Amino acid sequence: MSKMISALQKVRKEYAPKLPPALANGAAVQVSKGAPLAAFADADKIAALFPTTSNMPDLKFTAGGQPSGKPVNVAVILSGGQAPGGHNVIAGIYDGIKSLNPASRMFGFKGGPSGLVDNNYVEITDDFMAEYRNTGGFDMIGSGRTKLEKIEQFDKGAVNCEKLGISALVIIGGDDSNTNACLLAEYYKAKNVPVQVIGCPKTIDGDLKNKFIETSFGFDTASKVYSELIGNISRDANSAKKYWHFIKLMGRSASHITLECALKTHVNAAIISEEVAAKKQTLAGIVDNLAQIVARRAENKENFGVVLIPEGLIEFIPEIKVLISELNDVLAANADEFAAIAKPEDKIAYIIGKLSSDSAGVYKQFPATIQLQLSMDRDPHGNVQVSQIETEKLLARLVGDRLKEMKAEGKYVGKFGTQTHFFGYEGRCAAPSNFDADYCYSLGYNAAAIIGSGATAYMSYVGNLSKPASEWTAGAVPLTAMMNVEHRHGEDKPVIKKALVELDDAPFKEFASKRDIWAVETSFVYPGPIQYFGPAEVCDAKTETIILEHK
Ligand code: FBP
Repeated sequence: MSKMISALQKVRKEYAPKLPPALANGAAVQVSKGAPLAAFADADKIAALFPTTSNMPDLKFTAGGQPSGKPVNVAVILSGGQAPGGHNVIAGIYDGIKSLNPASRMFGFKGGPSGLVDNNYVEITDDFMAEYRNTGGFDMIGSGRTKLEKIEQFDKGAVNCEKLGISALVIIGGDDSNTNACLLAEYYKAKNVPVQVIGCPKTIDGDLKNKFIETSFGFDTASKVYSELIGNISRDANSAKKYWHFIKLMGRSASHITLECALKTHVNAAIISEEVAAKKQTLAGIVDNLAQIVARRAENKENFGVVLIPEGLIEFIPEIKVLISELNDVLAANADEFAAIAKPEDKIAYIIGKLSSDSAGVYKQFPATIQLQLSMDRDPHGNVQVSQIETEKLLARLVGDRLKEMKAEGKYVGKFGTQTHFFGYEGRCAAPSNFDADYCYSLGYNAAAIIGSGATAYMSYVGNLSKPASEWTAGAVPLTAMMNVEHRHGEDKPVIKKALVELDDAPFKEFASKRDIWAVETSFVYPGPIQYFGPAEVCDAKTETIILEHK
């Protein structure tokens, strides 16, 4: 029985994503090499750790290359959290390698990086691919968070690639996954394993960007979905006039999503974690700022509003940052003992007994739910699972407490009712916007061009994104050029640097110049749902972030 699909899905299948001119005649391209690129920080250390793949030139592509004639077998892996457009990256690779030679074949390792190690794969055919063109989700081959970093994993992967005749592997992932792609590429090149490794920049968080990569795919669609929902909630708030809505947004450590949504919706307050860290704001200080905004609006009889909270906030508040770092050590050193404790209150008491007195004091001020959420397992990359910590509830409660104090002091007259929300999973598998559909397809097609050029240890690059696709550029950036050395879990590790919100950059400056007005006046903007058909100014609209960054 054929699967039921929605009317939109049916029509959307026919959408032909746009490509940069360099790829308009196929993935065989002319390649021009730039100067060798050293890692932008810790260059000597990176060069020592990646002797065969560092100091490589960036590659620029133009149309008109000659295909080598040989078919290639290529495999793809989806790694980490879902991001809208992943299926279009696969479609781009598929069509790209077929343009190099129609006999080329493509495989998908299933369930993320573990599929490569466990030889869990599916062959991607015309019919299989057709089901997934321009769709959201990663369900075509699945994703996972297994970390590819051990020699045994690399060796097993090499054996599995050899069995299928695979000579190139495309890893679609965020900063951690592309760091691992680089380790794999270096290992294969150094050992003469004939498998090219190419990365593609994925993550709704928008934190895989740098002077080479303009944005990660998925950020555009996810932030548009959240902005639609925030706009709807703002309109409800302005209609009912009885609630303050505290909305936590995904994005891991970085506040790009929160900043983008604030720029799109003009809500009353948006906390930017990077500013909190730069100004060394305390939790009490953040709560007080929000309470002041509530009080100022109450003076205008506006006992409602909307506050955005980045999910990573808690890690940026200085005293909580220290607490989390101590917690990481305590949990790592006592994992088995801690896991054996059954009762939640005993777990909390155990942790308090192991913390320094300052951190124990900070920990004790949280309600038990947050205390337990802070001590949950870290993800395989060692990250605190910030999406599971209910900061929106914590802040709503603390602001309420502060307002009671202010009322008693005669500094606040008003009513304070709250609703809390968390938007993350709602946006990660949305049907990709036209921008993400085009960008993802181009990234994938361009990955095929990199494969055709014979290069390894590169990230697919499509640029000039603030302009229409007809002006986009294509090329490749060495993965090692984006690396630096960071101290993680007691060790120095080479990693692709995560891009946080820069307070000197245009998107934050724009927000900072407007937020005092948005705080007090009701100046909400309602972006509405993503549009796939209609005038270009609605369908092909770029993020505020990209527009401001390239102004
Ligand atoms: P990556 O793209 O970095 O994998 O993460 C995206 C993300 O949605 C984060 O915003 C969020 O913190 C995390 O994944 C949630 O993880 P999980 O899907 O495991 O719940």
